[in-house]
Amino acid sequence: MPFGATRPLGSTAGVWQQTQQLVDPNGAAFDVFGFDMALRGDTLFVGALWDDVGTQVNQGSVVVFRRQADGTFSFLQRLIAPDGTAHNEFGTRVHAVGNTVFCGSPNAVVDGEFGRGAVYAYHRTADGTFAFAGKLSSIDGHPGDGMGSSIDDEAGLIAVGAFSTNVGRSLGAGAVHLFRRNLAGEWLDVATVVGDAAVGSGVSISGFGSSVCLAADGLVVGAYTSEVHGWPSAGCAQAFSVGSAIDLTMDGIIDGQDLAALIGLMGSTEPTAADIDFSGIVDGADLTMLLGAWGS
Ligand SMILES: [Ca+2]
Ligand SMILES: [Ca+2]
Ligand SMILES: [Ca+2]
Repeated sequence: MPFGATRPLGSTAGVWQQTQQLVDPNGAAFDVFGFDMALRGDTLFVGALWDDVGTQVNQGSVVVFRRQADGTFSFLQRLIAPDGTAHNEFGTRVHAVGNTVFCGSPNAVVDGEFGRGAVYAYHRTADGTFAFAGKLSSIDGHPGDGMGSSIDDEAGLIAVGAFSTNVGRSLGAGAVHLFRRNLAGEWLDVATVVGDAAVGSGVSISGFGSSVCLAADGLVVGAYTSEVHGWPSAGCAQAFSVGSAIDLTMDGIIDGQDLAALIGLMGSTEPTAADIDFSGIVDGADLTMLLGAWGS
């Protein structure tokens, strides 16, 4: 069906009916609950980036709702960064995949530096609630990078925008960091991608990483404040090829060593690279993804 087309929805013939209105059960003025959200299976995650946490103004939180048997959502829990501070704006971006949710916090503190930004991962535990599972932060970041401005994933790889990063003498040009886990479960910042405006293209990159889309072999990055032919903030998007996170041993090829590593962790619920689809367990689905990339 083409974009813009409509079709009847059963007996309601195209009429969408509201079934529920969700608010933050502990909401307050200027929480901006709903700025971003993610829905995965029966679980809804809603960012409230200016939520005050205790006395920490605008630290931000993500409210989790679980869909009940009758189809309605009910409050499950609130996700808060374990090391959060005022004005972190946790929940600016919310991205869910498998049984994991990633929460962007563009003003998070990293190595004592406010505003480098980070992404906090939480995974679903046996009782159905979500528990903190790691903080993704850049290895070469600076205050004000704003990492966490966008998030996407593909086959074990996580792309995170840092849209205020200074690149050389270009203030606020922006960057995208690519993260993956190793077999020990550690999050690694494996690559930094920056905008590359061709000479003579008339483009001056700015805000690169304001949005990001990741596919199996490619990355597309929005740079919404880029100047184009002298037009301020006309904006642009740039496409790149990317490597694979299915190479579990990180030696440049997907071969028998990767297969052996995955089989050795089969059934494991530890968060490692072998859980390629972030489902929370290493199983046949991960094996299928590995074999699908065999030899690459
Ligand atoms: Ca607030
Ligand atoms: Ca390998
Ligand atoms: Ca899995």
